[in-house]
Amino acid sequence: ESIHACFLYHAAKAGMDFGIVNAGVLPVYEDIPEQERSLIEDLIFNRSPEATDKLLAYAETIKGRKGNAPDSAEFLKWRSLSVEERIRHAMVKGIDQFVEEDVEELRVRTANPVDIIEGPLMDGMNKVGELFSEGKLFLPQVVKSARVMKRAVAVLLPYIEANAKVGSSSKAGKVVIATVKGDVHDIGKNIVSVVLGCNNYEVIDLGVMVPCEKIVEAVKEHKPDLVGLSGLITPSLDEMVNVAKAFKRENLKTPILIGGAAASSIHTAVKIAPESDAPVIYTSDAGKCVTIAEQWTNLRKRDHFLKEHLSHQEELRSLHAKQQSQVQTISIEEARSRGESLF
Ligand code: B12
Repeated sequence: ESIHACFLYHAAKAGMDFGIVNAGVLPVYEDIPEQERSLIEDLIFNRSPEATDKLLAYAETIKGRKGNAPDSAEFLKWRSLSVEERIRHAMVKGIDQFVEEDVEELRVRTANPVDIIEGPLMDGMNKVGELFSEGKLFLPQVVKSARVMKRAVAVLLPYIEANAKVGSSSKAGKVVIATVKGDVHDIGKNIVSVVLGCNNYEVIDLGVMVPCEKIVEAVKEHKPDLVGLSGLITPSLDEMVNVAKAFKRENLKTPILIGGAAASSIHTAVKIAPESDAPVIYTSDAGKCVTIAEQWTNLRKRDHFLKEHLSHQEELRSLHAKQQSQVQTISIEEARSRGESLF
């Protein structure tokens, strides 16, 4: 298993773009002990004539080690870590066996269950994203991590719902939400939908990979107070710009909330907002989304909120323009002439 993990890590780095792996038994490259890694790398790179013998001799010394067997003492060592560390470990390794009990342990001592999502669960997912972008985790492993995250969130949902604002029968407002075309990520969007729902908003969730036309149609049909767009991959940023342009073409004035790991306040201010006649507001997390929705739907707060928001975006745009004016560019010919000669 360690040989597979090392081989895959280096092959992907060297340009391999398709592989069939058993994600269930693939250790994380970084977790392989250094001595073992070095012996394996001697073998796969054919760095030494004794590589095979040395690795075989080493294998003898660890015979019987059951690092990956789910019930082995070695495997279960991580169970003695703090609960936050166990959750992070489970997320990175894609182990769903204990996640419910660990999340429950944390829940009983956390006042607001949403804080568990925004804290340890997000930390775990961010670590997964980091390892993935460094080529140390592979897509099938991220799928397993996403499953662990979904199970963890499922434990918290009833408690988030129990904390819901009750009392008034009328809804605080209506929100249409979607992950934009080309993007399949839905964990964050689903959390935002639940949190809004628990704060008495009616949420119309259009799902993932939603084309711009479908969002426009839904806005015309449901006449929401706000539209939420989620995007986690870079191409989603352009798609959000397309949605803003479509809103302008169709004369839709519904404010757009922009969220998801690909989005940022600067991109929203510089690229998306100028394309729309409606306010376009970047929102970093589910909690802030509720605060913004409340300010927008409360007619006494709306004007003040909008004024502050627009002036903040104006500041971001000037800052960006200033930074851009300081960037020194060179001609394409000069850039090419500075290129490394590889052949
Ligand atoms: C889990 C995951 C997956 C899972 C998704 C499962 C699912 N059902 O969602 C799977 C394995 C399917 C996947 C696939 C891919 N992924 Co992925 N994935 C991730 C990962 C590790 C975690 C995302 C996540 O769920 N986070 C937890 C949630 C709760 O966070 P969140 O979405 O950001 O949401 C919070 C806020 O952003 C906000 N929010 C979110 N949406 C909205 C919406 C509104 C309206 C508002 C107000 C707020 C808001 O509120 C949420 C709660 O606070 C990220 C890494 C990362 N750090 O984000 C990579 C990541 C997003 N993926 C990445 C990539 C490259 C891919 C793939 C292209 C890989 C591939 N080669 O195929 C595909 C994409 C396919 C596609 N067309 O979309 C890259 C994107 C890089 C880029 N800039 O383009 C990332 C950043 C990893 C990386 N570092 O390289 N992925």
